[in-house]
Amino acid sequence: MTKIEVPADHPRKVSLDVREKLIEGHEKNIVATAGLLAHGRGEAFDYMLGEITSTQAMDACRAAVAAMLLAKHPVISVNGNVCALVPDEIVELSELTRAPLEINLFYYRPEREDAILEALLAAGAKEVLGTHERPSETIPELSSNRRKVDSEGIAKADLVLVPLEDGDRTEALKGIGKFVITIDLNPMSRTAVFSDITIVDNIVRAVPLMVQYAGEMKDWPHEMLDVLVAGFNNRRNLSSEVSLIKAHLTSQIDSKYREDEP
Ligand code: PTJ
Repeated sequence: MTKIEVPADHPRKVSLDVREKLIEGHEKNIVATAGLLAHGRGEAFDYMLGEITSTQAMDACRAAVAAMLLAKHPVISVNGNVCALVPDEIVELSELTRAPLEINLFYYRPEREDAILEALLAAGAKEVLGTHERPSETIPELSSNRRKVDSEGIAKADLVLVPLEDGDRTEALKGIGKFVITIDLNPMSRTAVFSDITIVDNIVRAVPLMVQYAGEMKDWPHEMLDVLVAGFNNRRNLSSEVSLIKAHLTSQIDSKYREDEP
């Protein structure tokens, strides 16, 4: 399929360019077909949030990076959508926070794993965990394909960043005592609610911001990082994101009616 060139002046250029990345990733076996549907759900929430990074999301990014820098064995879980949308940035975040990348797929197929591995190596990753020849363990609390985890990665991690995750796995990771960070545009998803820190933002904006913060914070003393993590409250974070959605939708309706008034 030929790639669509979205005109520079198209009002929805950014969003359409992101879609193209997903479509291309799907053609290369990186993205699962269901990953296209998951992205559509994300787009709907992004639209309701005004397609910007809120100050709450910025605070969540800072707390997340602080927690990653404080962790003994942080790990970043990579699925098809993550790899298609932010390959370079996720590798950069992994290096800055010393958190290895682990491929972990819901819709597992060996050719998808190979395609994701190839894309991450091309983006500069030196090592990628979770591939089929590596030693693995299972998360007994979980029945999906995602129960298989790398012995040197998620199995021994104290903190796992799981962007665009399904609720069962987040719950299972919490059940075995992991500190869980997610990036999820839906502040009401089970993943958003179960996680310790939820960044309610589009991954295409959140991960570059985390890279920026990690660069700034990586040499901070632990006490300063501790303050950021201890001061973060996920329940408050999620409820203010829901309030933002309500306020944004109300302002859209109000401005529409004003435009229509004679
Ligand atoms: O590559 P695989 O096989 O591991 O599969 C990956 C998907 C994403 C298909 C799988 O994890 C899945 O089905 O996820 P869910 O349960 O649909 O959850 C995805 C969540 O991510 C939803 O709450 C979406 O709103 C959210 N989301 C989608 N796109 C984005 C997003 N959040 C942030 N940024 C996005 N671009």
